[in-house]
Amino acid sequence: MADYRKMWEDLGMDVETHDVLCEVLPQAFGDVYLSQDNRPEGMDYYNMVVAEIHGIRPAELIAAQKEGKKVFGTFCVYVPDEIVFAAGAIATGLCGGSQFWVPGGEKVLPVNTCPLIKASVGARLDRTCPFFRIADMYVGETTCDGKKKAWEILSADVPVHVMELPQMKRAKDIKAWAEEITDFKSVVEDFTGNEVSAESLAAAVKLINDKRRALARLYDFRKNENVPISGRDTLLISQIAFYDDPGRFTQMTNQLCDELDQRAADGVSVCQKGSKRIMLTGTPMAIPNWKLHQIIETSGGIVVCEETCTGTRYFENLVDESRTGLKDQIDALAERYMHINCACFTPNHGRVEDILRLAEEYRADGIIDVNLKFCNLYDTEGYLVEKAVQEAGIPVLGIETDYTDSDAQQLRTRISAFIEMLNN
Ligand code: BJ8
Repeated sequence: MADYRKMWEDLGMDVETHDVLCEVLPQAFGDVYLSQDNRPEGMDYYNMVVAEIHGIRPAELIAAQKEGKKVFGTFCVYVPDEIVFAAGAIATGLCGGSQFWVPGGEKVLPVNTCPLIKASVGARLDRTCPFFRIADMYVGETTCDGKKKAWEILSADVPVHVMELPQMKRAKDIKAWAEEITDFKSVVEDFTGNEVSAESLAAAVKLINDKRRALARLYDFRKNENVPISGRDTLLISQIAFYDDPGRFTQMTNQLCDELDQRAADGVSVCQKGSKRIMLTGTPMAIPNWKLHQIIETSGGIVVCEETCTGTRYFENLVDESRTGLKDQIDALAERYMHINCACFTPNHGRVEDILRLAEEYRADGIIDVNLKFCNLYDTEGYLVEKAVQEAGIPVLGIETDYTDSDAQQLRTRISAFIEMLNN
């Protein structure tokens, strides 16, 4: 990585502790990613993004701030980035995916809080991630109890706006979400000093829809019998989608898809014949959480789909671009976002329907239902999910894990046995 020490110091980071993270990440990335055979050349861009993960994009965000732009940090796929970009600001994902940040979170949160929340709080309070330092305002949401309390703790250190997400999907809930988006628009306008107009919102909707279209195009290749890109690589691209410049991300992903078109035509496959097609469902995998994909893809499987917020929940369903006028445009945003099926909703039949549909579309041989330790929502919903999947005749394995490597061997044993069972 180029030398960004001065930038990190100026951000008030604990540079010495951060150095430890910078030392381990390249090794982990090399083991999981660079060890793969036959990767598409288009992955070079994403390799570079990871190699410079705390350098290039943070430097771009700081340069934008110097021009007067504000940066909003988000933690959930319900938060509409469109509003932020329409106000001439930048949205960036902030979810923590590394064990490195967890002990910092445990200083202020109960140990039995999910690692995603602990890592996110630790990254901010320990001052070891530039993105968490750069964001001018955090945007939280009322999805799960742990997050709700985390916003209160973080708000002592950084401005936080919390969006109240309804947890049912009746007409009045969709209306309430539209009102919440309208309030968010006012908050963003006040904070940036820029007005969101129908024109700027239309442009932002197109910008983010284009990103969704590129991700959908990428995922489609995984439906092929010969899978031209690994699950690991697709996961990495999805993770980068949360914080890269959206226009550039779309362009680079479409460029990669052009290469994959050729690979598909040539029947190129990144896995051995007979590899079992695994679909994942459950909690999100924030960067650099690559653990499960790595284990599956080195145990005779290939991950063909993720029904997660770092997978299909992030990009499926577009915002209707034909709506005009701010009121109708915001209604269109509310309708699109309320199509996401998070376990915080009750009932959440849509998620089960999505899983069964996706398993068919991606021709999954088996499903792994993954839960981040201490996520009560997905753990509890796992009962209904696994029951429905079993009734549909699809083999399913439920697992719970965290960001440590302490269970890696045990997971490998269980996942290998599951894949072996699919062979019989
Ligand atoms: S829409 S999954 S991104 S809330 S894993 S922090 S739920 S205890 S991340 Fe999520 Fe939005 Fe839902 Fe998606 Fe809480 Fe569970 Fe932790 Fe979670």
